[in-house]
Amino acid sequence: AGVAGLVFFPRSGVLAQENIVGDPHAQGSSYIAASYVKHLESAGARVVPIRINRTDEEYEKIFNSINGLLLPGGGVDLQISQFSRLSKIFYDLAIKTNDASDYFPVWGTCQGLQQMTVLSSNKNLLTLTETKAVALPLTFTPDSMGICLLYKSKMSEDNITSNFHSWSLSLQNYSRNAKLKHFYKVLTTNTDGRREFISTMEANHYPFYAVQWHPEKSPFEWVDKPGMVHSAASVRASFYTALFFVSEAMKNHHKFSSASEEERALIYNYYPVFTGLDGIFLQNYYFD
Ligand SMILES: *[C@@H]1O[C@H](CO)[C@@H](O)[C@H](O)[C@H]1NC(C)=O
Ligand SMILES: *[C@@H]1O[C@H](CO)[C@@H](O)[C@H](O)[C@H]1NC(C)=O
Ligand SMILES: CC(=O)N[C@H]1CO[C@H](CO)[C@@H](O)[C@@H]1O
Repeated sequence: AGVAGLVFFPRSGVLAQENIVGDPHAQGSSYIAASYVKHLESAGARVVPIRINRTDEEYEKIFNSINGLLLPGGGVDLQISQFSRLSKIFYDLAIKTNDASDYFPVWGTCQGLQQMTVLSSNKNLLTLTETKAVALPLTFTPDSMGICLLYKSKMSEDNITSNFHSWSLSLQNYSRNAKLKHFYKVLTTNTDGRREFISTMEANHYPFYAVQWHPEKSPFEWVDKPGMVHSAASVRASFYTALFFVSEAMKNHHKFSSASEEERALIYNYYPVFTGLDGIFLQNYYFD
């Protein structure tokens, strides 16, 4: 299975990724879980799916038409998948464009965070943790003082974050890698009882943000599993992160070259498929 990217309008690009192997509903070659689309839409964004297996030229054109990028969760290889290929293309463009004083925010969720650590360090420094289905509160670091991405009340007390990841960036590997340490500051951590890992981070000099947990799941995914949390506090936290990111995207002024081109690019051209109540993603968009 593949993962896609998102765009909003403020147009947010969401990356597709290879379809999940064995997904009985899969069509085409890649998908975007609808919860990522809804998460951005909930805060006033419009989404542009970014499909895998397109040319660099097409990606560059999309990049220049969207106002932010979301790298979603999923389960593909972070070094050889099409998802990783297009993540790198967009990450490099985002660095270049921000360096040229064109503000372009990037958000990574779960696999998106992991992919960002690989892109920033040119290494896979992840380690296995026992965090496959667990709800946790966030432990704030001193570096989280004064930041807008999170609010502390409730987020640090209640089990509001849904965690569904096997791999994590440990605080230890982060601290030992000069590139990562220079690039990101750690806003929150969590532990599986064995290892402290990074649950929220932001870049020091770029509007790049990443969470290891799943803000989009609380309001929009309903599979009955431990770790899924639907409390009012968790939904509020979810919306807060979406609103933060979409307001970042509002600072960017990229646009499509014509209304018809924009119309063709938007997610509204696709229909999400209901995968059943036991689906890990309730609805998916599938792409050729
Ligand atoms: C650090 O990264 C390596 C991969 O380079 C990994 O094998 C190891 O488990 C990681 N250690 C910790 C403590 O995260
Ligand atoms: C959070 O979940 C853990 C079990 O995973 C539980 O022990 C703890 O009491 C929960 N905390 C709150 C505030 O609900
Ligand atoms: C741009 C790109 O990656 N194109 C590839 C899309 O997929 C087909 C078949 O899998 C390849 O032949 C193309 O090279």
